[in-house]
Amino acid sequence: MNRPGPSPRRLAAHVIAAAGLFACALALTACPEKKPVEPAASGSRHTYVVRGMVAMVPDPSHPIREFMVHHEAIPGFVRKDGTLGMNEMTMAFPLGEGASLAGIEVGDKVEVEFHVEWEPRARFWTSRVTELPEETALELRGAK
Ligand SMILES: [Cu+2]
Repeated sequence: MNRPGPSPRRLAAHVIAAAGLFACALALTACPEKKPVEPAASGSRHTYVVRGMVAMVPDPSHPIREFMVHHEAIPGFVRKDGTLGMNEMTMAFPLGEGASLAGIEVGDKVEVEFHVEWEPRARFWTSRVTELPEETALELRGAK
């Protein structure tokens, strides 16, 4: 799927907004419906695999190492306070060392492997992006 991309300035604003969104998502520590679990041990890393649809990829000439995905809910996502769950949302995923977006375009269905560490400081990065077959049925509101 080929669409004209946003201008670099708009793209940068988009990514900054997305980063803010993610910060908000991580900051949402209290949610009464979610069942609390034991807080993660200090320094522990959690790995997740989530499916979604690519909403933005950076222009190859632009130094942004982030892309955006409208991802399915992640019921097992461990928040900083140990409660569980991340809702379906569109958010930015920073690309980790060695992770590639080669061949990935806006509108593609993908599986994303990412990692979160809360201690000693919050870190979040993507290690793998794999394209899924176009006919993959995703549980996304408003998705085709
Ligand atoms: Cu999210």
